[in-house]
Amino acid sequence: MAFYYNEPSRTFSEYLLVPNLSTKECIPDNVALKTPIVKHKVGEKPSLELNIPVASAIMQSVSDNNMAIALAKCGGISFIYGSQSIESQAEMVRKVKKYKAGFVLSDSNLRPDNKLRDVVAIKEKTGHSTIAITEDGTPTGKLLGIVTSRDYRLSRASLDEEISTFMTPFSQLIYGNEKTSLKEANDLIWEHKLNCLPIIDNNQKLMYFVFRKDYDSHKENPNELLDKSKSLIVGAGINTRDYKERVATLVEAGVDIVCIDSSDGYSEWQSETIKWIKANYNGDVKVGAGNVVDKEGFRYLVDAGADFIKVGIGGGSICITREQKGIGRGQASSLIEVSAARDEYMKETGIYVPICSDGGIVHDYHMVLALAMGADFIMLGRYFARFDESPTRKLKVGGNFVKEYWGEGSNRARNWQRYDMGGEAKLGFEEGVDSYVPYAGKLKDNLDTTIYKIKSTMCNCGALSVSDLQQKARITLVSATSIKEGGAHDVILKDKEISS
Ligand code: RVP
Repeated sequence: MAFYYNEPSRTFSEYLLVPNLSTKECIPDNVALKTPIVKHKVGEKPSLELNIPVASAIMQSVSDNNMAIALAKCGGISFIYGSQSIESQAEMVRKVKKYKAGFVLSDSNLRPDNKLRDVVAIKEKTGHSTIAITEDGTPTGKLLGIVTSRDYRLSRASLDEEISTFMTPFSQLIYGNEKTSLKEANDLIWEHKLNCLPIIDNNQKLMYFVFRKDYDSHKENPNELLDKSKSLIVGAGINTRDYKERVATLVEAGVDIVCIDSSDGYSEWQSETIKWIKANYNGDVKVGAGNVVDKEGFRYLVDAGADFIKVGIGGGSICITREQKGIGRGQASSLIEVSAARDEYMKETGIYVPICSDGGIVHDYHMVLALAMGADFIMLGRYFARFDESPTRKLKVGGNFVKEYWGEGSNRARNWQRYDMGGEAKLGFEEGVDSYVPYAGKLKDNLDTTIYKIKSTMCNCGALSVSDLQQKARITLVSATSIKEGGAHDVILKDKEISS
């Protein structure tokens, strides 16, 4: 006979936190959100920690190098999507590792034989008015000049005019070299009244631009997540098929941690993959595994050697796995059971295995609930897809700005490895949808507010750290009627039209 659970599985919206005493030191400024993401002996410092407990999802529509840079600057981590070629994924990792605050790769580049009309077109596309003129038109080609809006007058010039006739040529440029620090670059910018300073290598090849406005970026990001050599920390998704080549190339590119990306991680393929990585890299390459929704799945992957465990099946906003295959479990119930298994494992072995709650976060308070229920960090797709830094197009639909957001199980992503169980390709079916999410602006602005909210709720719970919250939180189920009571009710909202 099949096994039946006694309780229905539940999700975050069915729970609330009951406040504890807030002592006077319980203010958001005193809350520290540092959190481990790899297993470690209890009482010892983990080798990898986040400064804020959030990760961006392993998805084409969420985590590329731009997202990874923006999020690591705020203290979190991105796992760059694995549903792309090994080389292009490694290139994204390399871009994050090479990123230096204030030093940006030029995104608007042309050749000297291009025309003024190309300048106009590229400016429209990128919104940037500083254009590098390189020998081959690439961002790292030999620098021959620069064009800014000061170099041409559209009302007078012909669109057919060749760039070489009006660009500021290299001979007249002030530039820095590989050794120039951010401070020196900014001194040059101020001394020569420049808007930007190109940085070139020994062969006159363009490396970066330093823009005047970026000067304060370092000071603005006190939570920046950096490795020992001050590069940003980045993760990457892998699969259980090509992991031998993929992991080798990602490690070579400097990745800090990998995570096996699968909708159902309780499998022999995952165990084999983890064991291979651990055996071939002396345990030095950190690997997360999942997704699982119960204690058996947790234990199986931990026994195989996983460094963190990712929890959640079917709760993602774009996910239709539950509808298509009838597998899954409410996110809160999954998390509660896996956290209990983690605590049991810790008592038994003295080893703490961090848990990542993946998918289904709708409101900011869901993040606090996830942490209170035992998650050490939270993976989000929809949340990050809404920002400028996500890799997808921004469009206007029905008068509102939106960003595209599609699931890894959708036809659009074609990430079949994530769902693959062998068998004929033509029998494959979708487990995700292609959608829009409301555009929300810059990552940092939104994340700052979210983090402040998380800290405020933690103060209500009398908790000054994530582990404090996990121990002290008091959580209650709420009835359907109480959920209704939680929103605005029995009033006429001013921004809703009053219908007669
Ligand atoms: P959400 O934050 O609710 O948008 O969920 C994101 C999560 O959904 C991902 O981290 C992943 O686990 C899951 N996902 C991604 N693609 C799909 C799908 O196509 N079904 N699901």
